[in-house]
Amino acid sequence: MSGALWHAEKCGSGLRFAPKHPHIQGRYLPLPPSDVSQLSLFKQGPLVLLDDASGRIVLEENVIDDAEGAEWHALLLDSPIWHQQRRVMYERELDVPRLTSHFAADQPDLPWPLEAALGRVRLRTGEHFNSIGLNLYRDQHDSVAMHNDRLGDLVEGRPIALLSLGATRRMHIRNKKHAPARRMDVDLTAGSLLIMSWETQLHYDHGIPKQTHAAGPRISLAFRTRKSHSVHA
Ligand SMILES: O=C(O)CCC(=O)C(=O)O
Repeated sequence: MSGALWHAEKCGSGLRFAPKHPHIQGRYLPLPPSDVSQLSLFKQGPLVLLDDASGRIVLEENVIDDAEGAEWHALLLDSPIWHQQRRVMYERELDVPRLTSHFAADQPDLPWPLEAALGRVRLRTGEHFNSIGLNLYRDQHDSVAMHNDRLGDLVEGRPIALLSLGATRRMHIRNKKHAPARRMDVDLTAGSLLIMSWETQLHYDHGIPKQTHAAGPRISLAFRTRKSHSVHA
């Protein structure tokens, strides 16, 4: 992709940015006109979705090639690593609507695809990361509610990187009440890496909603730097 990411038009007191990138949908950023040129400078390569005092979010697609990603996805899908967690909601204990798993990066029994993915993400980001959280969205009915990562568990200043394998799912990113009004819907394609700075977790929530149209399984690998990186973190 080349050229500007956004087409800007006036909307009420702000500007509506219609994204030119096919995987980024309808966002509304009430920014002053001076920010327009900044947003239109982005060229080929990583897409900078946010970069200001409230944090930085960057999406890079195709960080692993299709064949390799498909192999990692198939191996992880078939492996006996997945757990069904239960949560109490509305005074009832319910299944969490996805399967999860977790590994410390230095675990001796780290499954091979995770070792390979960790190496790739470390190289790409320059971040060491000591924790890998996994989510398996079995189909369109699985989801994760809007949330921010628990900052108390994370080393301050270290980003979170999400590597996607399998089906494309849409992520919603929304400002919290006090933060500048921003909404982004980002399609996380197989092989894409979304990097959110630590600060974004103070100002934005993110989530993967259920969807009405059919979706195959998607696995996300969440690389984090935790204060304590035990297997159970
Ligand atoms: O599946 C994703 O990409 C998001 C995962 C997520 O939000 C989390 O693990 O906290």
